[in-house]
Amino acid sequence: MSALVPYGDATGDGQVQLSFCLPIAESERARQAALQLAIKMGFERPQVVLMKPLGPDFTYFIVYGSTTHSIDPDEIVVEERAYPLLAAPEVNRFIREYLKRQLVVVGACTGTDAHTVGLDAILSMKGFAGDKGLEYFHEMRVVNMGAQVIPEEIVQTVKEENADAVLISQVVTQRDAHIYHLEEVREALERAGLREGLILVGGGPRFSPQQAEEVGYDRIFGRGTKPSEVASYLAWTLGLRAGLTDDQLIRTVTVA
Ligand code: B12
Repeated sequence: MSALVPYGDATGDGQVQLSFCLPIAESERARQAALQLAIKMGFERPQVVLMKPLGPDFTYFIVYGSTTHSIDPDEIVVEERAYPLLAAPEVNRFIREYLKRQLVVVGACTGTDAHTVGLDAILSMKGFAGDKGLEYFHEMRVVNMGAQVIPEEIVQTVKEENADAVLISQVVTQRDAHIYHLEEVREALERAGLREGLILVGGGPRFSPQQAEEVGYDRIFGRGTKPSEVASYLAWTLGLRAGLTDDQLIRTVTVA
């Protein structure tokens, strides 16, 4: 495949638009700073098409220009999902076979985060984007703790409910608070001696799946996650933890 170059007016012209803020008062010096920055970022013939003050000491810019960079699509490595998407009956069957009782899922938004819509999209019966949430699966019991839940409360609920999986959501962030808050929950579970037996899952629009190891979670889900992906992951993990290999599990999946 040929190199990918962005375009505006004509294929291959490299035209892009970029917006950013600089900590400098709106002025001719500020405009020149934005232009020089754009050149350093690989723009040719950049133009500041919008310059607006953000209070007395900051300025917002939109810059147009032509990038000198391109991407070779053949060199892109896309991480494949490590498990197949399972239909609801398969998820329920996996839970029955490999856990032999209902899977208990505890979900919460932690830290200062009051954004519950994402977590509800995964947990609630209604689900998200045409996909039913985890409450729909009759072999799952879902405890949705809601917003701004502190780690100690999560630990308490995990104990009381004898949870198998813990789902933590972080949507809002500043200075990487979303990462810090996820780690806080994991540390509290570790202190209580509960971490090892759990499937610990984090999610939110700022995360990429590659961050799971960094925060010490089993799996991280990012923007646009569908509940069926989470349900399939949980069911598949039960199979793996019961000692089956991916190949053995694949062979058990009913082909519709
Ligand atoms: C609705 C909303 C609110 C509502 C929240 C209501 C509620 N009950 O949730 C209200 C009005 C309360 C609110 C408040 C604030 N908000 Co607000 N809010 C939004 C908004 C518009 C939509 C978020 C949303 O519902 N998305 C839809 C869901 C379905 O998507 P999602 O959250 O990404 O979830 C999906 C995935 O990420 C994933 N996922 C999420 N969690 C989990 C967890 C697990 C375990 C898994 C597997 C998957 C998963 O699955 C979901 C489905 O695909 C966003 C902007 C935007 N367009 O995203 C801003 C936004 C998130 N808010 C923002 C801000 C700044 C705030 C406030 C600080 C504003 C203020 N100054 O008061 C407060 C903070 C309140 C607080 N303490 O948290 C910023 C955050 C910026 C940042 N730095 O992080 C955003 C991005 C707006 C912006 N562009 O500035 N907000």
